[in-house]
Amino acid sequence: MPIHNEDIAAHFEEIADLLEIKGDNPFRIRAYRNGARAVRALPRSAAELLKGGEDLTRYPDIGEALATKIAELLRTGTTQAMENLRRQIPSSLEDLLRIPGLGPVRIRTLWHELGITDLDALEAAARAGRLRGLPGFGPKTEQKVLAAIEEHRKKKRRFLRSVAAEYGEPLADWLRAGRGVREVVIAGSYRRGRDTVGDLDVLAVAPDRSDVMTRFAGYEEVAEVVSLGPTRATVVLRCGLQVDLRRVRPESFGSALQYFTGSKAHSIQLRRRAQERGLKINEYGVFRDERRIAGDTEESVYAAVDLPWIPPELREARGEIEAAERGRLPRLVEPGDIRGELHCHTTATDGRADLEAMALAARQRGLEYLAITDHSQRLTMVGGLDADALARQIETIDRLNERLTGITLLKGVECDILEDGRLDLPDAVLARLDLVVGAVHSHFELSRRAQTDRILRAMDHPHFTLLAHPTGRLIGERPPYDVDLDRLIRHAAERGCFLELNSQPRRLDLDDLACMKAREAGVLVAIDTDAHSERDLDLRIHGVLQARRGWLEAGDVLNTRPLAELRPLLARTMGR
Ligand code: DGT
Ligand code: CA
Ligand code: CA
Repeated sequence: MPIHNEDIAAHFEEIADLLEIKGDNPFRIRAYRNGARAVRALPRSAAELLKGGEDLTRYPDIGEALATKIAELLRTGTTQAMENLRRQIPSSLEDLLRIPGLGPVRIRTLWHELGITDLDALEAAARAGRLRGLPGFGPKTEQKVLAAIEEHRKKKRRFLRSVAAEYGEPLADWLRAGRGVREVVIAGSYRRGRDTVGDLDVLAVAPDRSDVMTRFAGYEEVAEVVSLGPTRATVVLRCGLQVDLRRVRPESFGSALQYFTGSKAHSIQLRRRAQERGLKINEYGVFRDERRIAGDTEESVYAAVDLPWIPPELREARGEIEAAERGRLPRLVEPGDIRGELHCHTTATDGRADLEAMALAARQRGLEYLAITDHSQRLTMVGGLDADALARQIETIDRLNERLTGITLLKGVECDILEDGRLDLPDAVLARLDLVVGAVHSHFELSRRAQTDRILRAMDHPHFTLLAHPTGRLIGERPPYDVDLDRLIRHAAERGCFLELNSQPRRLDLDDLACMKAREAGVLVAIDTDAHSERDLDLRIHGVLQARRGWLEAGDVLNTRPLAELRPLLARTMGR
């Protein structure tokens, strides 16, 4: 797959957009935009020119720096500059660039002023009239943005992965029952464990004579058959979710799976690597000249370019190929590594199961410990506990622990962080707990500075253990509150307290990039379910996927510790 001048130009324009979103030096931004123009103006493809031994700096507007980047891009399929930016900027912000009227400067304002990183958050803010006060925005812009979003959504809306699973998994089972069908896998962003998916990309291994394609089109949930051929088809389900199906032969399964799992950016880097070795990778196999040398399994595809298999959650062009090459891939945390739950509710506040039922449900799921963390008094509408009620719950838990075998209940609270950063309960009762989970449930609108100071102050409380859902985002419903997450992470590292990755599918908070940062800072992340019922304890898989996308290993996760190792970690934050 040759890299065209247009690809290079688009790459530089994307870097310029990302730099502008980041608020980088205007001269550097302009240099990339000029570079894009200069590449488009070249008389022949840059690849050919370089092959012919030409010096690209001979051409107008191409300096030493740009020429080096072009060579790098042709050689590796990407540039370090781009990879660094991708690590710093949520990929969903790039989706906003596709909304007419929103350039990088406005996107930067939205991100910094309102913490908006995706379309849903933008829409919610526009509807709530929160855009009009921003520099460069007025009531008119707000209307335009809403109209543009609606237009954009008609083209495609994203689904929570958990929702897509509810539709996709039964469909996959339906296909598995087709004639001669050997294997069905949902690939794409779904397999990479993204928190939302644009559509589902399903692969089926089946012979030519199989009925799997017509079976797909005839599935009861199908509202529209967009296209139907012998090896590919597209339908839209009644819920609006689009599903693509590809039928492949067994010998191509690994290659097709690799190709349709993506991400596109990851696959481009992989193909570049193949080219360096005189190989060609496509969805049908790995080829040397016309001869297939690999492709039946994904492992064989990666092995053909001298790499170990890379877990799908890492395939986002965030340094995973380099890590694989050096034998430095993380050993990602797995659901079975989790030993206990540190955040759940009971009927004492807004849970639907009582203490004992929650304890038994946790035991049944093989957990060693369960922290009971009902809400604190400020949340009156859910019956938040005051100091007396919490003291009574502490005694109830002590009695239950004497009686129960196979599970240990930890005493905790999900304590509101008040507007000024104080905790919502007196120290005397907090001191009797095993852990204090701090959470923001109000005053989402504080300025970045005030919100950050508020949470830092709460973390400074001697009994503060764990920050629940650290950014407060609800995917598609509410943007994160504006907070300096990097400072929170640094502070948690200094204080020896912890951050939560909340597994509720609409929270998934911390997100993947934040997990990477926590890991780098050495802050342990608790993968919690925030269960409000027995069944909620099963939500952890969503959190584990997000953690894996954030490169977390078992050792980076607080609640992979057995109780005996957990206790001293918690005790440190409780001042014991
Ligand atoms: P989504 O659906 O927006 O959540 O994201 P994906 O990653 O599932 O993207 P989708 O559905 O457009 O395509 C599925 C996979 O197919 C993608 O991850 C990689 C592969 N793919 C699609 N288009 C291209 C392409 O132009 N080049 C390459 N190399 N791969 C592609
Ligand atoms: Ca997809
Ligand atoms: Ca697709």
